[in-house]
Amino acid sequence: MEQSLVLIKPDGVARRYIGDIIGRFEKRGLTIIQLEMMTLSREKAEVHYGEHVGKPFYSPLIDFITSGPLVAMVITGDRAISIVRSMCGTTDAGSAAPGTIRGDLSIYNNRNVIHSSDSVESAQREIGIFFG
Ligand code: FUP
Repeated sequence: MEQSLVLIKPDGVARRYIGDIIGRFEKRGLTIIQLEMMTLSREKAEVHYGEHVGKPFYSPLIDFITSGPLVAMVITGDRAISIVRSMCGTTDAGSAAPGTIRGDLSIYNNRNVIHSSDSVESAQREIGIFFG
């Protein structure tokens, strides 16, 4: 069974969407096997988003993801990585399909409520950062 690292980002926590988002994954039949609320250090944020170093949105992204508490989870299930990604919707929430988490809960490209792993390799790396 696959595992995906999911973050309810600081905007999702501040807007009180923890229950809504967790409920969607549970209702779909996925299983939460680890969960912790934390405020991310800049060091961990820079490792997590290392692939984006140098891009124009990198610095604001690090500021945002460390700006307040987030909820980190490991979610498991058959094909969990692609199923969770499809439930999150596209990165730019303003273009995300209604019915997806981003499409229902945000209109922004940066404050887009949720993160989920995009591959088995990313999931292993990201789970190590948050729960290693
Ligand atoms: P995703 O896998 O959907 O989280 O998307 P990316 O890994 O491409 O981007 C990671 C985060 O960078 C996004 F969630 C938000 C931020 N970002 C921007 O702020 N502007 C952009 O143009 C692209 C990404």
